[in-house]
Amino acid sequence: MVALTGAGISAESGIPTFRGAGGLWRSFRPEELATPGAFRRNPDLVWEWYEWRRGVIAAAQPNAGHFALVELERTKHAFTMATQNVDGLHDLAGSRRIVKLHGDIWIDRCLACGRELVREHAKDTYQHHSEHRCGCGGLLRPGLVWFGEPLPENALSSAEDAVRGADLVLVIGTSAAVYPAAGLVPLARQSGARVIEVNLEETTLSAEVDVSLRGKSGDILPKLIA
Ligand code: BJW
Repeated sequence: MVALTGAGISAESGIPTFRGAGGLWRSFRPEELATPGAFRRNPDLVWEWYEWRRGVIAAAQPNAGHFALVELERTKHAFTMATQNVDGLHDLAGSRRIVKLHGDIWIDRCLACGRELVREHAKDTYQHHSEHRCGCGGLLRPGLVWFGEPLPENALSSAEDAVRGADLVLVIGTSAAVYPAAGLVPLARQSGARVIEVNLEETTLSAEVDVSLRGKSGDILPKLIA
């Protein structure tokens, strides 16, 4: 069994999604904030946005949807969770084996020496741009995957292997608009898995999956898993 999660699973924790009503891309332009070019042009602006996001996430707690997936990991031997989320709420809920397709907002990576610094969820937000420097003097960047960047190779291949071998794939709270993560769903179907979608709204996947459950993941997942 595989679960592929997106921003919708954290919506009930108070973290804005990207697309749709109230989504981040309604108020902010991705090309000015979530690309390597944007960071080269204006690292201070990009860091300001990510520090604001860290602040929102730091105030959030995992919800019933995250906890239901912890239960699934505990009770199913062959279970893989792949997430597009960078917020760390799956970790905070207690999931241990998480394939992070788009990185982690709580990691800083040095552009000069490549060192990764793990920031502590909830505590370690900082406001001063001068602090976005590594011990070696290099500029730090957020350790997540921007548009135009490759996904971490191990994460993508683990997720692909898992869906190729899956009997059942749960696709939870994602618009499935961003590739290559969205390509995991057709790959699962071609490989013979059944697919259940859990989403508040209809998506481009809804007509293609075996079962499409409409509602909040925090309501549906605990019942589905029970
Ligand atoms: C609820 C709910 C509730 C609400 N309960 N549901 C093929 C075709 C076209 C384009 C491309 C392609 N292949 C690659 C591309 C380009 C690009 C791309 O996909 N663009 C598309 C937008 C067209 N992809 C890339 O650039 C990727 N890289 C790449 O392909 O590299 C190739 C390469 C190889 C070798 C060398 C160099 C390059 C990288 C993509 C990185 C995405 N990054 C972001 C930002 C991360 C950092 C950050 O957080 O700031 O990741 S974008 C953003 O979208 C974020 C998310 O992880 C991602 C997916 O969003 P998600 O999770 O689906 O959220 P939403 O908001 O879209 O949907 C929420 C859903 O929840 C909705 O459906 C709601 O209804 C639902 N919902 N409340 C249940 N309570």
